[in-house]
Amino acid sequence: MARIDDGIRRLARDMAETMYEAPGIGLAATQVDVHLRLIVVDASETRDQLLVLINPEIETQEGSQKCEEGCLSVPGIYDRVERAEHVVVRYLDLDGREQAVAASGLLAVCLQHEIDHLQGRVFVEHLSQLKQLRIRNKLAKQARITA
Ligand code: K1U
Ligand code: ZN
Repeated sequence: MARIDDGIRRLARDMAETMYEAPGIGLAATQVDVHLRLIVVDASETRDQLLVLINPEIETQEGSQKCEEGCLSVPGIYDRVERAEHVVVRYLDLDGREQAVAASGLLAVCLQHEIDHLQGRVFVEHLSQLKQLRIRNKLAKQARITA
């Protein structure tokens, strides 16, 4: 069993608070400028099924689905992304125990989105070059307006 220190527990708690307040269904440590492989997710309707995943790795993926995504790091941009329909993700929990979660639907999408963040990828990189160009132009325009 791995030892998880109190700093990691505090980080996970703060990230969960940020995610619920946003509101969002997931958050990766890299989004709050912490370069650790840690994500929090809660894709439940009741907002009471928090998962904290340390060192998450996709073990298996099957099928495909297209789901609308947004991103707290790319505000105002939403689009449909094709991802695996079912995934099994292995991770360590806050007690340092190895766990696995089998997910489908929105939870599977959210896990893939957050694990992408840990690799420095954002969902728009799954879109066509043309869509990415349009998004870049839109963000540049927004930046000019707010400057
Ligand atoms: O990682 C992030 O940027 C958070 C992002 C995660 C995500 C959204 C949609 C599909 C996959 C992953 C968000 O949570 S954006 C906000 C959002 O989609 C939402 C907020 C409240 C309720 C339901 C959805
Ligand atoms: Zn995101």
